[in-house]
Amino acid sequence: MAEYQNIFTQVQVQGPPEYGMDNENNLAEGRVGRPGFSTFVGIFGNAQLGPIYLGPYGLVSIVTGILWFNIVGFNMLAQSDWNLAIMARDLFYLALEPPGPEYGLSIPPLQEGGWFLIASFFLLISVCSWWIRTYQRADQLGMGKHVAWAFASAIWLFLVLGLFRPILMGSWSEAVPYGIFPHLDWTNLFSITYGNLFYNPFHALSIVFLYGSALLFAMHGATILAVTRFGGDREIEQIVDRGTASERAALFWRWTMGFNATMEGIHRWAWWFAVLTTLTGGIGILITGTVVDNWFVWAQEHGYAPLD
Ligand code: 07D
Ligand code: 07D
Repeated sequence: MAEYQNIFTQVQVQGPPEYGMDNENNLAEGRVGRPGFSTFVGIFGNAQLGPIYLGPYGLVSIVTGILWFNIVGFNMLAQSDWNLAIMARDLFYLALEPPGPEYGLSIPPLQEGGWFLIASFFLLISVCSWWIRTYQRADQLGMGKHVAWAFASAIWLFLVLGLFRPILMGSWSEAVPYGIFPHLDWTNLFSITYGNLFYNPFHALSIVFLYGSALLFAMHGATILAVTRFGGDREIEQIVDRGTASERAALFWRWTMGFNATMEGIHRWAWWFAVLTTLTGGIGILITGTVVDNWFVWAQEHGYAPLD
């Protein structure tokens, strides 16, 4: 008999559509929307699709997100002489660039950064409305707001890159361009301009948490898959009523590295590592050019870069 391989073969449960509970723990059958099932989607997650909640903030987010995307796209098409073939060829190199430094924080003509500012305004509304949506949907379900606050940490870095730092520097030209390779060129130039970002301790912290997130995620995912045969995937039950799955998992890590997280605590580790990646990153970017002009020189002054 073929053994159950739980890395590749996800168990797919397809029964009557699941509507979840209301806040009194009754089955919420009265919800609007007609869910469907997809075996293909079930390979990646839950086979049930929907019902999806749009709501006012979802609508605002999608409309403004599409406006941002279209303004960027049509500017790229205009740069390609309105030729779709050229746009497709150059897609990864095209960009909608922010205004030049001569405009400071004023509003430039449309072709010289005006479109960039309008697009950015819509992206700002779109991202913030999506945040409100995550907060409100969690509230509606009586959940904690952990997802919303984690998302807020990513939005913090996003706002530092495109709003807070340009304002502190007194110029929209400091913002990141919209383009696949151009935004990488911006990232590279940013590092060079400020004397090598590797010497920025907040960039280092951000990397620690980014690498740490990947490591923790791999360890946690692997551990739970390894104990599903003992019911370890029922994590909540294992937290409140510990079974041999948690005990084996904990003992495995104590045996191999002397210490183990708890069934609940591992999720706090994961949350904090992910959140701290963009939290420390945002601090690092905000103080670059505003407080510190050259990170290599700063590191020399603080005794961890060679003096000559
Ligand atoms: C897998 C969740 C899904 C999200 C995806 C991204 C768009 C952009 C483009 C209209 C993990 C959707 C992309 C909607 C459409 C146009 C022109 C998340 C997952 C699939 N970056 N970056 C990428 C953004 C910054 C850097 C890829 C956004 C900073 C490096 C994608 C932002 C710096 C590399 C992308 C942003 C920076 C990338 C894959 C905003 C420093 C890569 C992202 C709003 C942090 C990688 C060609 C991914 C790549 C890459 C999007 C900001 C550096 C296009 C939306 C300014 C070094 N970035 N990025 O999978 O292949 O994320 O680039 O802040 O190597 Mg970036
Ligand atoms: C960008 C959060 C905002 C995104 C949001 C999402 C949409 C799309 C659509 C879903 C990513 C909005 C989404 C609109 C929705 C759909 C379809 C998170 C973002 C809200 N670095 N570096 C980092 C490393 C170098 C530089 C962080 C490594 C060089 C700059 C990370 C190396 C130079 C910046 C990191 C390395 C340089 C960073 C990003 C190695 C370039 C930043 C963390 C090994 C030559 C950013 C403090 C993150 C930062 C950042 C890693 C090298 C420049 C840890 C591993 C020296 C300018 N770098 N880096 O989560 O915070 O980003 O720095 O060389 O701004 Mg770096």
